Amino acid sequence: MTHAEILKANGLSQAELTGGTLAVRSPIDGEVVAHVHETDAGDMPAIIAKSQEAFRAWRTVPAPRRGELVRLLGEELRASKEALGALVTLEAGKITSEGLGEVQEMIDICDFAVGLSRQIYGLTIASERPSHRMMETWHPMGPCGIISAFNFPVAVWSWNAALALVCGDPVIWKPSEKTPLTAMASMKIMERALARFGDAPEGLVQLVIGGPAVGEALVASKDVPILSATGSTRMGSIVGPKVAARWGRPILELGGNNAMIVAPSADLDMAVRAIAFSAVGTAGQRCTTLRRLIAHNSVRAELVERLTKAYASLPIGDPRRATTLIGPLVDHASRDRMLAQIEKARAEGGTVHGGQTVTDGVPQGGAYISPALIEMPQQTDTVREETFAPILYVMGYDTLDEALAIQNDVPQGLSSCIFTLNMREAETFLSAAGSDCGIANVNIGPSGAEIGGAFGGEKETGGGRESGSDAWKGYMRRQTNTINYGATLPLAQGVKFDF
Ligand code: UN1
Repeated sequence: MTHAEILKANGLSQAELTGGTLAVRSPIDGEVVAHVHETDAGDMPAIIAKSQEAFRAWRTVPAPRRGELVRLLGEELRASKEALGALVTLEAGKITSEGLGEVQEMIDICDFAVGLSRQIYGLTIASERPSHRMMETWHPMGPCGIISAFNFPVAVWSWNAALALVCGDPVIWKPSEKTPLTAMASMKIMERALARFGDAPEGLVQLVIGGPAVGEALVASKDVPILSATGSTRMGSIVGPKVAARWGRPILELGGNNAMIVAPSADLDMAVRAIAFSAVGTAGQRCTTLRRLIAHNSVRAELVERLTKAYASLPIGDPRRATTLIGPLVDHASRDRMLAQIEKARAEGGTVHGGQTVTDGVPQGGAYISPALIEMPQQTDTVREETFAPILYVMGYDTLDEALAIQNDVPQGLSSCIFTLNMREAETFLSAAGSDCGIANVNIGPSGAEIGGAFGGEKETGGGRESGSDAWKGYMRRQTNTINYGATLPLAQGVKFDF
């Protein structure tokens, strides 16, 4: 399909694609595919007020009925999977299978949220007082602002939106300035679900497009009690304190510097496959991308040899082609940053394989690059930084304690994994003294998490949790209730107050 055909298949009209101030480029060939209209920052108070008004109605709709809206969203997404997946490829440069996978992730979270809409449970707690009962009730919080990044332009919105909606919270979405088209297309899908649902309040789901001023309005407003932000640690370090200072609740999903420990007993065939997908998949632009390989010195040389061979065979090019495994980086600035980091690593003693600009056999105008594998003498400052590109640093170790120390000695704490067939090693890695990350896996790579688990990480990753497990609690307020069904008024802790 041509760019124009993909835009049309997603129902985007010429009026929406032209005449605006925000130029949208496809990473595939750098072509400007649209000039979209930006939200006026001056309109933000009215948009937030509308969301508050929607909240007053939506919070009283029974949760299973709220779930029906998300069920319809899931149905509409199924019907639009091919078109939206192709638009993810066009706008974010993901290979076809990953574009479709991203839409599948949206469908999966909708299914999860529909089930959740009938499982918003609180505990019943034994009271210390006679004829008393304690329980907790979960209530909606209010509007949820969602600031998402270019690399998962639609899935991350859906993780937040599907949960927020069943939890009784309206959403206001500010996508990355690099990916407004997939957001606009997702809104159209949402609007079809809303139309079928029938009586949802106006302003329940809103999209705002633009730069920092638009995001800042969401971050600053007391009327947006939940602010979920995905992006760089630098962005989170600004957003987090601002939201906290106005007593809002930030949900932050920031940088990762994810490692794999490869132990002497590891199944190296499996490890090589896992490394290739998690280090170069999505052209190294996942927050869960594998960035550090900590290989036991007995397997390190063999692993590097097998990886350099595997890397050389990975097809780089047009992400729309079925055989391509590595598409373009999002833009040329991103490639420049990658090349600069490679030079820094080289200056710190790194031996570099790959990491070169590719111009043959790829669409002109895109930022195509071969993935880099860099053998490092130790974990240097450059290794401790997250570079959002396919660079994999390789380091050696002798004891598991040493490997764990290297793995944890970075500012970020998102994802991690170990390849081992040794049960003691695997369990130590998952123990309190093991990986310090929000995600820790055994014999699978650090990326490509399912939606059923809580997603997020510690330290500079920001501490937020989204998606599955009980991450929904972050979108609700907990109320503790004590009910006295007796005829006396005993006080807790045996306190007497008789008069
Ligand atoms: C992200 O890169 O921001 O686990 C999210 C994964 C995906 C989500 C990544 N399910 O890699």
